[in-house]
Amino acid sequence: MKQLSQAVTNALSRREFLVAGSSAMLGMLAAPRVFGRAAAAAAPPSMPVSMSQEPLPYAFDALEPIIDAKTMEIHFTRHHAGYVNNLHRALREEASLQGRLLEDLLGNLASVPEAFRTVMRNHGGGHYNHALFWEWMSPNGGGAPEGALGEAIEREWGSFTSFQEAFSNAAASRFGSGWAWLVLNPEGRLEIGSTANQDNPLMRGVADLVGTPLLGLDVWEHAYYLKYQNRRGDYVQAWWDVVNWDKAEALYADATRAAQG
Ligand code: MN3
Repeated sequence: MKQLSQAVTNALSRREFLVAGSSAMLGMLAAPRVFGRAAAAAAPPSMPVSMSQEPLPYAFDALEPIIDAKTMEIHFTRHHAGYVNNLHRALREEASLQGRLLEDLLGNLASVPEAFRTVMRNHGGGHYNHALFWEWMSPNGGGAPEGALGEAIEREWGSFTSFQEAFSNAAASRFGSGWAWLVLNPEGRLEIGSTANQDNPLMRGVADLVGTPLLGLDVWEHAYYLKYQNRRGDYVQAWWDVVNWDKAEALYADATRAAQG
């Protein structure tokens, strides 16, 4: 698996990155016919998510007491690692998936051979969502966003508190397993929503929300059940104190730059 991870990482050389960018632009031209909704500016992100499972950026117990060490360990080493293993198996078996950015594959699921589409949606999506989720939290997190993102949130929701309420409601009202999101939508505005299972807002034509993810919250029971049991609302409320706004601000800067071409 190490070898494959290295091979996949090596495949994302600068040349491959540019090739992936060109095919993303071709996909953009075809998108309105396929999906019936204007496509987001599909410029490749300057910070693409690696196909490999990167080390957790902090210790399992670093987010105690909000995220307990046992939940973090099982979540990272079993759940996330499981998605990565299944994604890598698909990459090994289907050559046409190799050398493409994860963002490109998830954003163009129709281009994935049908036999691999579900595994890409569930396990490619699972890997993408969790890779970012770890970065969306920090032992030094909490507070409110600053700079352009902070200003845009206040423009859209009137205040940071109103934004938090809307996001928490999206997290609470997603029935069953899924994610709550803050995205930059195809119209260039901030939007809150949620998706089912491991869907994410990159999945145009598939997910319940479309846009570039800026912040996401895992509301699967495996993310909170050991400590919070059925009290998802308490988990969501506590989570605000570990949110890494630096990451969301960087993604917002990247997404607005891409949207302006
Ligand atoms: Mn999870």
